[in-house]
Amino acid sequence: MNRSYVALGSNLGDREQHIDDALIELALLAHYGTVRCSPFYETDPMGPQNQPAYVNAVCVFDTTLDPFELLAELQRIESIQGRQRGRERWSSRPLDLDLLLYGQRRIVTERLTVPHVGIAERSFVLQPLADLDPGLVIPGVGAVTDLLPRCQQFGIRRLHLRDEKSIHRD
Ligand code: A4P
Ligand code: MG
Repeated sequence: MNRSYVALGSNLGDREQHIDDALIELALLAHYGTVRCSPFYETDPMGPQNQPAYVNAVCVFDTTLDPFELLAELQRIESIQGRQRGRERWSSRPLDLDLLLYGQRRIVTERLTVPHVGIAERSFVLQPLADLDPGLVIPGVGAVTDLLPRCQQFGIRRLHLRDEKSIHRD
């Protein structure tokens, strides 16, 4: 069993609905169907500025899938929610799912890098990670609470209608 942290992002269409739908799909992959999600944040775009603001969150769950199987599942969930691959890097998308952490594993391959390459630099990833798990240490990188004040600060605003929740599926 491996504890996986997945970043969720959306900046097209009903952004919060896309993330809610993805959480249900992720719950189907999770051991006991339990996914714990951070609060949702509205965040200024990293990359091209002529795109709408994102909604970002991070979730955590235990899985028996290996990391490559999990990546394939994340890409399948992105594609059922209308993500077109092969577009400009960092451009608008209805759903982006990134595998941030997979247990204590460090993986560097062409298809998959874990911890995720951007993890230490993005406030819209570190803040929800710290919300979920304030004591989290990123293997080979450091503690989230140390990284957060030093990372690039994209404007992030906590969305008040959402709060921490778990999804349980039988
Ligand atoms: N890949 C390698 N490692 C991983 C991993 N740990 N998780 C490979 C997921 N994928 C991984 O990803 C490109 C390739 O990365 C995949 O084929 C996979 O094999 P992609 O999702 O197709 O491309 P992308 O998302 O456009 O590019 P990239 O570099 O992954 O972008 P990011 O880092 O996902 O950033 N601004 C705000 N405020 N909030 C955001 O969430 N997101 C992005 C996209 C841009 N600006 C943003 C946000
Ligand atoms: Mg991505």
